Amino acid sequence: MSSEDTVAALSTPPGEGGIGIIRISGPKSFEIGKKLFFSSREITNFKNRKLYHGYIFDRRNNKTLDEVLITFMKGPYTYTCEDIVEIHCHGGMIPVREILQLIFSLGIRPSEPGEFTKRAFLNGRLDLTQAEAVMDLISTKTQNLKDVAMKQISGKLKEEISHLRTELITVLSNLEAKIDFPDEEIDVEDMSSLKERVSYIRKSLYELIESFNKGKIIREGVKTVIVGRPNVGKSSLLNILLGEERAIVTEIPGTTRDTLEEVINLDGIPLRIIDTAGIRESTDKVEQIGVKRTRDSMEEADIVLVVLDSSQELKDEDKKILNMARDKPSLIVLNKADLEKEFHEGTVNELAPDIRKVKVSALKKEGIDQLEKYISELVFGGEVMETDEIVITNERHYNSLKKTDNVLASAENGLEAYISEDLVSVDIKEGLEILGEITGESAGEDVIDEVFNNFCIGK
Ligand SMILES: Nc1nc2c(ncn2[C@@H]2O[C@H](COP(=O)(O)OP(=O)(O)OP(=O)(O)O)[C@@H](O)[C@H]2O)c(=O)[nH]1
Ligand SMILES: [Mg+2]
Repeated sequence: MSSEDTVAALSTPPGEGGIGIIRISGPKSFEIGKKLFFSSREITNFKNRKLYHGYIFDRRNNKTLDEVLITFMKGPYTYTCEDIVEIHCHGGMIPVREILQLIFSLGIRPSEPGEFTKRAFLNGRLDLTQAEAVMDLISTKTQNLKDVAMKQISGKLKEEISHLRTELITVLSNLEAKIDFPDEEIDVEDMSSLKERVSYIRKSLYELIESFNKGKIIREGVKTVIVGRPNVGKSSLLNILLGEERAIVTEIPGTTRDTLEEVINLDGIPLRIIDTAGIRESTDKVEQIGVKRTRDSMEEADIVLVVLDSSQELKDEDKKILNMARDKPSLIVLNKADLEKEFHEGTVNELAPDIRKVKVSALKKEGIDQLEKYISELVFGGEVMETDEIVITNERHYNSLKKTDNVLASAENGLEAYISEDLVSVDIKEGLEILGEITGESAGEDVIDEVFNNFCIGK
């Protein structure tokens, strides 16, 4: 890709819409825009960023393609830092396609996925973390990821990484001064003070790395598996949490034969709720497979909701299920609280003393707020998402931070043991390099391509 190229794409979603916006970016964009646009008024000189009304005209067959608004935006103060023309046409498939075909017939290339943002990156307007946040902002379905993405677009992560790199450069220049002038009385920091600096950097790295637990939840959601004996009300619970009759509910035990997944938004966290087949010994082949799937999804679960029917005695199967859920963060849902209680709460407390219990009635929709509150607390350990902390939500960033921390651990040990400055400086340089991959300062073409390949066309 070279910025000698001029590229074009539809930047709004394809389909029917009030308007469709076609963007052209690159050195030939103004020339092309002027060629295909016919203004409704006489214009001698297009002003920067002003909207003009007129028509797109195809000279090849003297056909007016659409009535549009057009704007000319002079680089470098544009999204890509290049000259950009935007055509606001009618948002139907046909007008958009006709105009794009006309543009391509004039020697303009269709843009690749994410190419406008890639140009913004290559032209230095965004770093990689900001570009990735643009993609998150477009694709996210939850408020929390959107908030994190907005922070990242504003450059918070970029600044933090750049601050850590500056610190590393200070350490490195001190080490190099020692290497270059070993015998001279020069004003450099001693090894223990350099170690302090590295410790401080590692502390900041640690906080970023730790935040990924939260970030992963924000991005991928929490896999929440509902398990229990047949007929205890698992599907009823899913329906209540979802707010619609998604799963089939009947009084027949063994109604749910296969796992079923739906996503709800709980306090900005995507909760991927999975309803499962009730666990019991069964000779029915379909049910056996369903039960196996239940066990499998339990293994992959982030949290488990064990549903018990409080209108019945606790059965051996309940105990088995409670046992299975032991290793996972879980909650015990005492369902059917609207009925007469048969059930020994004391036994449940004995069996699972550390697991929180919540009484609900899926039928009467009671206790559901409390259940949601407990789920939310289980997910974030009672912590509230702070609005101005940096949260790492991207696996690529996480991996690079971990790698940086590894080499800095080695540097820290080296400084502690007073080993040669040369060896420590190798680690520091490597740390600098890996941190630079996050922002793109030292990222290879493969990393950059990987990032932008995930983008949609037109952004
Ligand atoms: N009284 C009362 N009945 C309930 C409650 N929750 C569910 N039920 C009833 O219990 C029966 C079983 O409910 P389901 O939601 O199908 O139970 P399940 O755990 O999904 O059952 P399987 O899919 O067979 O494993 C249905 O008749 C529900 O109406 C409740 O809170 N109170
Ligand atoms: Mg069911």
